Amino acid sequence: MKNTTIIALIGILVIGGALFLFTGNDSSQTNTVVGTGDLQKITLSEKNYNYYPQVLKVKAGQPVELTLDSSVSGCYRSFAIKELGVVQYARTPKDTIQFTLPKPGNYKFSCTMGMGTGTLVAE
Ligand SMILES: [Cu+2]
Repeated sequence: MKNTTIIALIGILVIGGALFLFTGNDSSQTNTVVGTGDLQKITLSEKNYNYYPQVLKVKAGQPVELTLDSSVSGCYRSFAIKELGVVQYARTPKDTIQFTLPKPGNYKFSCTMGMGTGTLVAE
């Protein structure tokens, strides 16, 4: 009796863990904002020849600090938000790109050549 209870508990833990990982992956479709105070820190990667995630949710009127991790290569390291006149080359993952989205809405971002694209959604 005790053994079956333990096995059942382990089963529940394994299934729970799998579900947790699965939903964790789901939520990574959009960005994770890590920040203290008003600064919104976002890390962008490259996947399948495009930026990942492709939708970045941030707050309007508050500064964003973007970094491109080591998966981002070539011209993808040259980041642009044309609407705001933001064009910046982040040579290494330590280089930061800072901007503020002035008001709620959608802002397109891309590499300066327009190959990799995505959307910043300001709320
Ligand atoms: Cu490009």
